[in-house]
Amino acid sequence: MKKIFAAIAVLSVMLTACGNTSQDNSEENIPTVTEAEQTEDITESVEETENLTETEDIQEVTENIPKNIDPLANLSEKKRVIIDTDTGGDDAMALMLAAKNPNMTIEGVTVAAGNVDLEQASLNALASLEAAGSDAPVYKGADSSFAGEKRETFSVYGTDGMGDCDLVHPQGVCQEMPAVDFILETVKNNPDEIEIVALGPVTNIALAIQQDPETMSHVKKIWSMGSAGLGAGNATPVSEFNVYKDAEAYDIMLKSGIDITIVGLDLCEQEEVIFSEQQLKDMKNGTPVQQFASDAMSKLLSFRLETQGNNDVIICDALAMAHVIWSDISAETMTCSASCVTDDCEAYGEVIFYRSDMVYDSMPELGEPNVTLVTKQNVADIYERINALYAT
Ligand SMILES: [Ca+2]
Repeated sequence: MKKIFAAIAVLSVMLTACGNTSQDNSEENIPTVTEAEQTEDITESVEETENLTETEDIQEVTENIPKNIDPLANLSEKKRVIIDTDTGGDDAMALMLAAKNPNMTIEGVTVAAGNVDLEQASLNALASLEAAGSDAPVYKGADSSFAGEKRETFSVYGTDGMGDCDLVHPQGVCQEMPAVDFILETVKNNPDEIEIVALGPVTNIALAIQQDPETMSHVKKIWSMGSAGLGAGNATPVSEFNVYKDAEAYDIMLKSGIDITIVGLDLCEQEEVIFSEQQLKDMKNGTPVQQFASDAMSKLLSFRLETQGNNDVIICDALAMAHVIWSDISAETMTCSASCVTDDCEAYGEVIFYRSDMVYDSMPELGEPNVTLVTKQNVADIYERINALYAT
């Protein structure tokens, strides 16, 4: 019975992913009328959707653009940011949120290998920005770890990191300047003005700190989607993917003295911020930006279903960006001392947060607090908020 359920569920996922391609195969794969009807809904093209005259169908489309949510309410103060990314599907969502935020100037996007290799991640960053109408410059950075080891990539977002939906056809190209040079030049010319939003392994940031720590001490703030927070890891039981891919780099960042706020994996896995298959389908029927986001996440949907039995997706980088964009999402934070395990052992990549409300009787003397960890968040309307900003 479980196998039958799984087969139906996988079929459903296949139909959800990349609407245009699934439409071609729908006749032979659809066993029931009900699912065939669903398939028609899922696979309508943009042009078809725009030309609809049936009231019911128009209502279905417009319902995907929330009316009662003002995405421009509670925006954080104006920010000038560098976004450091290993662009997979959730990075794409985050980049598009940033591009749509009128209070955020994207000074540049720096890329490292992570979800996919450096070339693909760079193309994905360009395509994501263009999809949201941004011409922010993109700079290629690290394709290996801080220690110089060629990075093994791992994508849960399909071979191209973007759902394998043929989304990636950027018009623009990357800048000639290397990512680390761009980071240092931008911070040097704008001391205490630039915030960095780190959405991948932080190799580029660590290399910049190593090369010119004085300049990097004038980074206004780093926002990091990294570590397991106070929960479990996903690369290993204790290590989160971004840190595990370059723990040495993360350790250097933690010790840099730069103001760091961390959104950990534990927040990303809270029920309220997990997008369901139905919500992705609804996004698919929305604006072009919503459709792009839905497609980019489609392979993660099938990955999670096949490996964990979960018919939904987590949106880590988009959530981290939401914390940067909206001032009221972070509900509780903890300022504490944090360290990263870099020894070649089972705990490699674990970030240890020394909670200030705990008493440790056998610890060496801890350093000064060096991070702010977000521990609670207001995310009841996160799906509607993200969609509303995409629709602006
Ligand atoms: Ca990422």
